[in-house]
Amino acid sequence: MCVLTGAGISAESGVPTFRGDNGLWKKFRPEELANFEAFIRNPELVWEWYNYRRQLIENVIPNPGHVALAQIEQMVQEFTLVTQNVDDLHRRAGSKRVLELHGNIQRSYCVDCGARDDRPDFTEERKIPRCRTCGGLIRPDVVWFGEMLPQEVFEEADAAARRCDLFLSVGTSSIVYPAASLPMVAKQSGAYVIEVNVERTDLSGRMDQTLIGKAGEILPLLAESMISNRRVQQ
Ligand code: BV8
Ligand code: ZN
Repeated sequence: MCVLTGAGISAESGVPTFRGDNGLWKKFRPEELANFEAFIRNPELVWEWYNYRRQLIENVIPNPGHVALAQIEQMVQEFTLVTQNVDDLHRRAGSKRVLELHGNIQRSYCVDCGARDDRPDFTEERKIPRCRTCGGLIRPDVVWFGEMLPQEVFEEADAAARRCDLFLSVGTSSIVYPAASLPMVAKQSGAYVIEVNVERTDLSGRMDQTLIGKAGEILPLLAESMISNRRVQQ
C-alpha cells in the first residue's frame, strides 16, 4: 500500500492549502516565493513567508487524517507514506517512515557550504539568517520550483508506487510534478488507485475511485474498518 498526501490532509489542522480560497499562494504566487531566484533577489520576503508558516505550523496539531495513516502504517506490512507537505505533521502524528518529497520547513541549510542550521527561529539575526560557519545565506530545506527533488527519496517513492497493489492519493490538487506522476505510475503498474479529496482534480478521471470528502473523516473510517477486519480474522 502506498499513500501520497498533499496540503489537503493538513487543512483540517488549520494549515492553509496552496491553491484553496484562503490558500498560501493567494497573497503571493509560487514564482514570487518558492523559487531560488526569488530567494536570492529578496531573501527577507521569502524568510518572512517561511517564518510565518513555521509559526503557524508550531501552533497546530495533527488531525484524525494524519493519525489514521499512522495507525494504518502499523497494520499494513508493505506501507509507504509519501508526502509533498513540509509541515512535519505526519511524523508528529506518529508515522514512523515518511518520504518527504519537498523537504521539511523545520530544517534549513547554508546555500554556500551546505551546513545544516536548524535553529528554531532566526529572529536574533534580523530577517536574513547567516551561516555560522561561512557567513553564507541560510535557506529553508524545502524543494522550490525548478529544483530537483531529493533523488533517493523520489526513487524510493517511485519504487513504492510501482510495487504497491493499493495507492491512495489524499488531499492534493495533483498539479505539481513529478509528485503528481506517482498515482498514474501506480495505476500503470497494476495498482488500484483511490483519490480522497473534497473536490475532483485533474486526475480524478483517471483514478479507479474518487472519494469526495475530508481526509480527516474518510481516513479514520478506513483505519477503523481495517482494525475491525483484523479483529474478525483473529
Ligand atoms: C522539478 C515546497 C525537475 C516549498 C513545493 C519549469 C521549470 C522547472 C520545472 C517546471 C517548470 N514548469 C513546470 C515544472 C514542473 C514544476 C511543476 O510541477 N509546476 C507546476 C506548478 C505546473 N515542478 C517543479 O519545479 C519540481 N521540480 O520539476 O525538477 C526540473 C528541474 C529543473 C528544470 C526542469 C525540471 C519541484 C516542485 C516542488 C515545488 N515545491 N513546495 C513550499 O512548500 O514552500 S510545491 C507545493 O505544491 C507544495 O509542496 C504542495 O504540497 C504542492 C502541491 O500542492 P498540493 O499539496 O496539492 O496543495 P494544493 O493547495 O494545490 O491542493 C490541496 C488539495 O487538497 C486540493 O485539491 C483541495 O481540494 C484538497 N483539500 C482541501 N481540504 C481537504 C482536501 N482534501 C481532503 N481533505 C480536506 N480536508
Ligand atoms: Zn555556510
